[in-house]
Amino acid sequence: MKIGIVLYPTFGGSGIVATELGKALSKKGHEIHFITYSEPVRLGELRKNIFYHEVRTSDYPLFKFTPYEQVLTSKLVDVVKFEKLDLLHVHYAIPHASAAYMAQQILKDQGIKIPFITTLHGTDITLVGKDPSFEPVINFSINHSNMVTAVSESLKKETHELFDIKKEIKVIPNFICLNEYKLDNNEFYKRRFAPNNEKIICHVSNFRKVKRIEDVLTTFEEISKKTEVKLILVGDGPERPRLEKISRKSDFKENIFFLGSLKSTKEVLNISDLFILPSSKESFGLSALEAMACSVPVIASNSGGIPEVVIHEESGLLNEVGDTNQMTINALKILSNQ
Ligand code: GMT
Repeated sequence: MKIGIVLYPTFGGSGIVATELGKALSKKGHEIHFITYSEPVRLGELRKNIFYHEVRTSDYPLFKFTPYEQVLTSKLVDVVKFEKLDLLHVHYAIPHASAAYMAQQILKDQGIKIPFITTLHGTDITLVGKDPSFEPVINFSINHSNMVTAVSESLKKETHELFDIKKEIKVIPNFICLNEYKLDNNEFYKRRFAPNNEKIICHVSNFRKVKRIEDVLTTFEEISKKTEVKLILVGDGPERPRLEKISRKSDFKENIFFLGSLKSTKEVLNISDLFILPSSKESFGLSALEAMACSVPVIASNSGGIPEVVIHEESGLLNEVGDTNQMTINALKILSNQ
């Protein structure tokens, strides 16, 4: 099939899942067309049957806000028509689902039929989508998608609670290719952070408020009072400057490393002993799945879809959102158990 994939090309989980799905489908022989505003970070080398179409916006003095959705819609019409696509798969409802619906209607007018699948990833529903300024458009475009998927049972439930959805929502959990997450202990890399073989705690995210990274810092402080540990924080986002400021005042500041955004997290995960994900909202938690694929146990909050991913007392330990005391107890329990 010829499939158009619409996504956010950034480090966010929805973009990573969409890119990896496209790459895997291309290996099965499908022709994949990524349609977005910049090259997806996880795309890597372009293959024979993978194409990237850039959605270019232009500034016009009249526009206070550049109308990305219209430009995307026009690009979808163009790509579907000239590449003869069979299907569009849009990741993240805003504004991709409504752009796909609009493109579908324009193409219908020209005698071209194009179905589209919408995959709901989380914040498009739980944070942004429920905002009244988006709600009617999201509701409409979900109901008019030819198929709708959500990344966890929890997200499906929340979508039904927040919107009036008539369409069936199929749950397809996030996934990763295990062949790419083989255990690989790079002692040389590990010594760079932990020269005396100290335990390493890791957190990966886009540094937004919803990730509650301050809880990671608090927990790390408490653990550090009991045992020598190192903390690696991977990612970047609006919360980073504030968190850096806090960590620079810490008695353990020498043991905290902010690495910024990394295209691949498996090298860091492979030298880690524990992964922390204390989010207040998390529809799935792809980063936790990546950690577990590298055999790293997870401590996390029990919010949203996390309990579907990290099984309490089996592949990790869960706690109530914000309970840093319990997180410290859980972390010490795991770190002291070989
Ligand atoms: O984690 C983020 O904030 C990024 C966000 C996104 O939309 O890219 O991730 C969401 O989608 C991921 C892939 O389906 C999920 O694994 C994340 O749990 C989800 N994030 C939230 O719900 C906060």
